[in-house]
Amino acid sequence: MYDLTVIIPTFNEEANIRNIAMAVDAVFHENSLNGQILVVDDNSADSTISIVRALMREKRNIEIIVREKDHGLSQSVAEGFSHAASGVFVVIDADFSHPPVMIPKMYAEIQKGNDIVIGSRYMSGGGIREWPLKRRVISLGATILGRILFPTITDPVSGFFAIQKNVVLGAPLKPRGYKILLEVLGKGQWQNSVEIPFEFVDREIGASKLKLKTIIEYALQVLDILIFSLLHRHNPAAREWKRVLFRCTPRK
Ligand SMILES: Nc1nc2c(ncn2[C@@H]2O[C@H](COP(=O)(O)OP(=O)(O)O)[C@@H](O)[C@H]2O)c(=O)[nH]1
Ligand SMILES: [Mg+2]
Repeated sequence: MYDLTVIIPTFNEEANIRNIAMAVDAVFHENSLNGQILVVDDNSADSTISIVRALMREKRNIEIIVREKDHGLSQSVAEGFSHAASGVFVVIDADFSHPPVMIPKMYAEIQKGNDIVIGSRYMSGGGIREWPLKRRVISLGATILGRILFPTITDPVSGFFAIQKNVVLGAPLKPRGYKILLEVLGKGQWQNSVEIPFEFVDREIGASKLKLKTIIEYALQVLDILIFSLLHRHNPAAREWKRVLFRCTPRK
């Protein structure tokens, strides 16, 4: 059994996948972690899949799921959750926007009893490098909308996070769009979360897959979580709001 599973969603990442997998594996070795790497690919048309299959012959801790239907980033990550062979999941982009060296720190926070650990771009010490203004505005808009649901979390839509398996086991997730973390926060089973700052660096190679459709899907997702929270008495968003308003459940 592995200590943790690093889930890497990919779509046409032939220029990055080998390097990111090797970088994650090096971090495992440097920190004596018995880690699994699970690539979840949406049937890329480039050589991403064959590169991973070649890597699997070199390293036994790498696996790939090739998805052929229901294309989507959130759906891919959710499928990773249900196939991972450990009790702790870390989700990281393939394009080096998220620093793999942070993985052990995230894992340590999970070991300390946090259910969710978020790599935050929007807390002190975090940031975004080399993103065009348009992307910054879209991201900030999505973040602010997410903070309406989760006022205690600075980056509720980060793509870089770690969770205990129990958070999503049996949770009624409806994965769609790009922001799987918001879905996990809204519908997962969790009590304690912590954020760690990091600097997001835009990809050097390959293209972003963000489309207008993704933004519309996000707005619908926020609405769905809001409705879910209104219909379920014990829900994470209401609990976090109570924490802010009444300080009724002290944070650790
Ligand atoms: N499986 C899967 N991965 C995706 C999809 N879209 C993006 N990704 C991966 O998700 C990560 C983030 O995607 P990216 O396009 O860089 O998003 P950005 O950083 O917000 O511009 C990368 O590892 C992509 O390869 C998708 O539809 N399916
Ligand atoms: Mg990217």
